[in-house]
Amino acid sequence: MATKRPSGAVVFLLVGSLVATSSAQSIFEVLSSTPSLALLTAGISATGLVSTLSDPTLNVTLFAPSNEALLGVLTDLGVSLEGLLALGTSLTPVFQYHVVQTALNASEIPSGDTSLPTLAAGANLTITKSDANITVKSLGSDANVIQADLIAGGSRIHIIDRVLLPFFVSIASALSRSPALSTLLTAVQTANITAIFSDPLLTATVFAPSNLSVVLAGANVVVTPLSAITATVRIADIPIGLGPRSVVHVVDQLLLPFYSSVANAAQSSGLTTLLAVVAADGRFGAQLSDPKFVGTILAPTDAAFTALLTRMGLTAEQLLSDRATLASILELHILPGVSLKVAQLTSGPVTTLSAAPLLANITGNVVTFVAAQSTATVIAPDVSVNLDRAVVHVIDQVLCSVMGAAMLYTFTRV
Ligand SMILES: *[C@@H]1O[C@H](CO)[C@@H](O)[C@H](O)[C@H]1NC(C)=O
Ligand SMILES: *[C@@H]1O[C@H](CO)[C@@H](O)[C@H](O)[C@H]1NC(C)=O
Ligand SMILES: *[C@@H]1O[C@H](CO)[C@@H](O)[C@H](O)[C@H]1NC(C)=O
Ligand SMILES: *[C@@H]1O[C@H](CO)[C@@H](O)[C@H](O)[C@H]1NC(C)=O
Ligand SMILES: *[C@@H]1O[C@H](CO)[C@@H](O)[C@H](O)[C@H]1NC(C)=O
Ligand SMILES: *[C@@H]1O[C@H](CO)[C@@H](O)[C@H](O)[C@H]1NC(C)=O
Ligand SMILES: CC(=O)N[C@H]1CO[C@H](CO)[C@@H](O)[C@@H]1O
Repeated sequence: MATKRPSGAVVFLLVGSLVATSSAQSIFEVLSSTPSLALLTAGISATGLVSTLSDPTLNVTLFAPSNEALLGVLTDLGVSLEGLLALGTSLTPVFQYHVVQTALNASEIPSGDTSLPTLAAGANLTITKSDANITVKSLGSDANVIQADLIAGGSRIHIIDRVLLPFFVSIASALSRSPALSTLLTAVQTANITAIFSDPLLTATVFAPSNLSVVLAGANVVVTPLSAITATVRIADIPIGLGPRSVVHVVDQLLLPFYSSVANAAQSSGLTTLLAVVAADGRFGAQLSDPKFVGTILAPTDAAFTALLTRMGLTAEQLLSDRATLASILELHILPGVSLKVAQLTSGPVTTLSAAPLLANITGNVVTFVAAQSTATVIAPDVSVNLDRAVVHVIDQVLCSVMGAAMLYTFTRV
């Protein structure tokens, strides 16, 4: 009768179990022998954490995501298992975030909310015990303990049904999990762009729904408003995705994807001389800064004003101190009470604040305005202010109807 010899594998298993029963098991040993934690074991093996968790003298608490939890996070993050494991040591902070620095079995966890530091530097988990239930709240997810009190030496392992995330899975998740950002979430929902903000793979992408210029460049979310309102970052670096893939900065001003007033549009468009003229005249400043102002503004460029000064032989100071000339110029550039885009203009007389006539001349795509002393061509049409309440057309010449006092002075002086 032939003697059956145990195979190498059987010998190895026997030795393994003898070692395991002869001394305290490490966390990694318990994970390796628990089938429902096979994916977690694979995940930890892909990082540099195996040696830490193989120390049987460790006294910590591991919240251990089940296989189903790991599969669920793949969907949340939009990655494959292979893709996730290939991240290697960049996953280390995620798994460190599952380890609370003290050993707590379920009965030792206090009732209510307890914030506890993890092995991930500076990142706490909030453990909530309510009746018999224990939940773990991370930045990006909430998990329930589904099996408590596995023992690994001095450490405890509690199996949970979600992966704990030290980042938000998407911008939409950051908004919905941060009470301070609930208004923005509502705005995103109202604007019907939730799908874009929910995409976990959103990165290095530029998109402009109704020209809300949200530019996701590299790892940073840069919100570029059309208006010149300056916003200050109040909460910086809210991480989105692994890496993190994107970062959200919370700012203290609504970044408007449109100009809030004519003055705002003029300022953002570099029409500084026009603003100086409005300020020197003094009568229209408040209206042109008012978001509720309704009207159409023909806005000469700085170069147009320079050309006018040359034509008149005046300095800017002389023009700005001549109230009558300023008035005659400004009134001809303001079409009150109606916001007219270029497509809504017809050739013919245009009603302005001035008694002097102004004619629009639409020839193909070329729009000109003709006053007694000048002709100006629209070079930047349809600059919308506050959702089309007002509209600005930038023109290449200053429109003049009559010669103001300064001009008469100049001409009579010669
Ligand atoms: C874990 O706790 C035991 C018992 O309190 C202690 O002897 C041991 O030194 C602790 N291990 C570590 C790594 O602190
Ligand atoms: C909880 O831990 C304490 C101290 O290690 C131990 O006495 C107790 O039996 C543990 N309870 C459970 C349910 O594991
Ligand atoms: C983390 O938890 C510790 C202990 O409860 C607490 O002292 C600390 O303030 C918490 N840190 C954060 C950032 O919440
Ligand atoms: C405990 O958790 C289970 C499953 O997560 C849930 O159905 C149940 O309502 C919870 N009980 C309490 C008291 O919160
Ligand atoms: C919202 O956007 C989706 C596509 O992203 C579109 O199919 C749907 O009709 C939009 N709904 C509204 C109310 O605009
Ligand atoms: C209108 O513009 C066209 C082309 O610029 C020009 O030929 C025409 O003379 C202009 N009409 C008037 C009334 O100024
Ligand atoms: C005024 C402005 O910036 N308009 C832009 C809005 O976005 C579309 C599409 O990205 C551009 O084509 C427009 O020029």
